[in-house]
Amino acid sequence: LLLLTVDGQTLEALPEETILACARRHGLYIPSLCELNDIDHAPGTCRVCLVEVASQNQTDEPLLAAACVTPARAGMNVRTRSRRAREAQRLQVELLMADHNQDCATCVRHGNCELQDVAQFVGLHTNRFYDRARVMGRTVDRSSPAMVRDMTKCVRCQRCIAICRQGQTVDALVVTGNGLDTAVGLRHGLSQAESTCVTCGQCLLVCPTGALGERDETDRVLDYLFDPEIVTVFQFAPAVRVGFGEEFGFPVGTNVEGHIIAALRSLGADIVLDTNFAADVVIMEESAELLRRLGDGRRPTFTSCCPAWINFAERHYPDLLPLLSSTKSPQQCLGAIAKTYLPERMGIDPARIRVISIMPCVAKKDERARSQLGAGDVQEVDLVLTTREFARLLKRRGLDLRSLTPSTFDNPYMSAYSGAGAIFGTTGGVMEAAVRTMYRIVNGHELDHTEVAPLRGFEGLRTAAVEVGGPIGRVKVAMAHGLGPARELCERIRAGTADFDFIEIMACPGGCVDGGGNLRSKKAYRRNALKRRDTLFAIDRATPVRQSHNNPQVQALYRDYLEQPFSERAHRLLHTWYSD
Ligand code: HC0
Ligand code: SF4
Repeated sequence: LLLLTVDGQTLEALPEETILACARRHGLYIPSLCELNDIDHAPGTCRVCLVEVASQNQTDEPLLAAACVTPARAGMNVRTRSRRAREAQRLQVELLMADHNQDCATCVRHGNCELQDVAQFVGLHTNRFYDRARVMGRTVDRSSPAMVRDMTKCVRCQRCIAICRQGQTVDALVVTGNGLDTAVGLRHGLSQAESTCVTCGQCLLVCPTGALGERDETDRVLDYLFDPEIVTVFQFAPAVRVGFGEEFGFPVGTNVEGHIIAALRSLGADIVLDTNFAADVVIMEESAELLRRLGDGRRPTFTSCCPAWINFAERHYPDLLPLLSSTKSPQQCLGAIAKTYLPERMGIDPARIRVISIMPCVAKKDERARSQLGAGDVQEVDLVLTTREFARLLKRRGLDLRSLTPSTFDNPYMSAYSGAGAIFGTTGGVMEAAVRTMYRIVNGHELDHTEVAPLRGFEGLRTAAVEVGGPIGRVKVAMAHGLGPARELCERIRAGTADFDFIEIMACPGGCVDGGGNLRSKKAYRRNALKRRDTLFAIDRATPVRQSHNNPQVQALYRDYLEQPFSERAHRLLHTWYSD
């Protein structure tokens, strides 16, 4: 038995366990900053978890040790709240604050910052060593259309490096400099935009402060909302409705679709549409495209609705680009239709329309800025807000989601969705939606079992064979979520050792339910994915129409405007290309 004493309590430690992990498992709090248990990251750099440690028969003064990297040993006597431990912890936080931007009141992490939390915990009330010139001379990289990297707020915890390197295998970030000049930068001294970063935003989810964030565009949305000449058209993504309520105190995974619609109306949105509708449109095009490619013997086809995956393919596997589906993402398809079909139906001047997306995604911001997604100066989507910015926007207008009466969509052209569209927000969802429609195209009747169980696991890389029937027969599919598993798959395709017809890739582990634009949890990474995912499956089950091709508004769109998938107009509006 490995017994030790922590603050007078006898605790049993597991083999290889650190003092911090042991104390935490027993419900004892030790302040820590750089460490993040959910990603198994404890570099021991911030020293905020200093505790006093004496061994069994030690007569000398106890040692100060960082609890996150010190193994728990039998007979240890650990004191985490002694005067000496408290003073040591406070000094560490004071030294971190000395090297940190002091404009907390204007920081987006104000009130949701792990550095503020530890500063409060250790009772830091003065800041003796702040060196403004040194701190404010640090890099603020605004080169990306999606992200801002503000080194005046970095505490060098290296969580971003860990998630980028071990989690996503992108490995764009490195430690630069040393001593007081230690910082985090892009490899080879490149800017964010020039680097191999794919803007998946996973680093934003683990950053404890405001050092990493999206480019805030809430002011531009307010400008649109208050401009009487502009018709604001909002869309929100499949995953937003199951991840947004948490910010306002709803239980994790609550479906707040009706509250979001009500909030958008209260903000003054002119038209509220659903990205789910466009997901159904994407399935119409992508299923037809896939069947056509299979008929031509072209395989595999990769999905292309995740912009960080496209960035990854462009920057890391450009030879695979011809395999990507040409169908644009639902966000972009919605924008394209909202600036053509919708104004024609509703009698609005298309030049007055601005499309604003609310996405659980950072990469959607640079997707919308792609030059091939629009015509001339007119982009299909004008602004993208992450889920975090949307919460900020509501707070800037004094709106509390809980006090709103849930509403429903009322647009007769572009807001109805099927269960297939709803499940896009989780790994395997696009695949399952496509299978439902391919089966119908090939066989003329619906799949017996709408829910395709073999597609629904949660492992990073999953494979399955699905009977589609007709001349196509069995379709071999693979689904990867997270760029580590995606890389593994890409390597196998490159080496010619993989045999698949259709491959779904979502860059964020879990898919969009855990997208990089979602709300940040302190000291936690990906704890809510499964609850959010379950709600998406429940929405599918509760939706009367469960196949994209049976969505009546999608049927009307094809009947009245697009004619059929891959028509000349569908091709112009809904398909694109990628380049290395
Ligand atoms: Fe997703 Fe999407 S499912 S990428 O994860 O395909 O962001 O939720 O909106 O476009 O629909 C994100 C989520 C979307 C798109 C859809 C796809
Ligand atoms: Fe964005 Fe979803 Fe892709 Fe993540 S998985 S980068 S949230 S589209």
